Amino acid sequence: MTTGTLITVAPTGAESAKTEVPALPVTLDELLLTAKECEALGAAVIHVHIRDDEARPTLDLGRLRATVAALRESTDLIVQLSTGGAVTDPEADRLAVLEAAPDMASCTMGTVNFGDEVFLNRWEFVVELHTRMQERGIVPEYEIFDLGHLGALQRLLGKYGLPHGGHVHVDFVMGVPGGMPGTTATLVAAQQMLRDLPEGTTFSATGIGRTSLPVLLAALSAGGHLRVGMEDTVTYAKGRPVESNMQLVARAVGFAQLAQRPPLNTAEARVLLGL
Ligand code: KMH
Ligand code: ZN
Repeated sequence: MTTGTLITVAPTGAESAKTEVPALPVTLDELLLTAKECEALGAAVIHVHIRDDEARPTLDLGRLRATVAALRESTDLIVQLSTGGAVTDPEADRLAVLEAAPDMASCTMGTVNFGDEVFLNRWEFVVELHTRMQERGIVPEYEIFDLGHLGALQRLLGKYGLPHGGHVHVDFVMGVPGGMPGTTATLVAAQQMLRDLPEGTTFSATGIGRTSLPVLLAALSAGGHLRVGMEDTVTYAKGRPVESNMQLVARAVGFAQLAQRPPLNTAEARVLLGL
């Protein structure tokens, strides 16, 4: 059964520089304002990367804790912390993100070339993330950068059991140079592979850069959910920089409504995700 659309906003990421993308929210105040406005537009989940005082990506635990608390106080959004961080972040720091006790956290299902870099996710590390989240009652979002990552997820769940809450939700991150392409054909292939995962597994999708719109449209028509935000694209249309995360969320909401799959509110999203 096709339901409404879960909309996740990923407002910041670890890759863009504030100097090059001034609209990127990097301070706590900027993040909170973005979060409130995106929630009002229809987002239900926020995927969070934070920055330090120089706007550099950081996994500082004190800041992460303060960010989770502030988001909970100002919004009803489901707070999902990134354990992916930046490609340079050590595994120990990425695991320690869970100490900030978010509602959800990302769990990338394997290593992938990431432009000119490598986003390293060793099997033992993935297992550690998954089992620590089970122990702490944190719901994972499994990040799928390539089709083989779905095979890894099948193996993970088979060996170590279902995530906290019992529901499996994956996010197809498409169009990363080195990962799966951001095309309809690839999205359909990825969706078909979900048949090997527990019944009821849901997916969202996001397309990096210029694959953002094709992936959004393919995901909506396939019954999937949406992730949008300046982590993934900073260009709204050819020659037009994104003005704000709200612009991207508003566009996603518009398409979801056109598809007669309106945005899920935060309470509905919690039910869907098993929170
Ligand atoms: N910044 C990328 C290296 C995640 O947040 O879990 C990893 C990433 C995935 O964005
Ligand atoms: Zn991320």
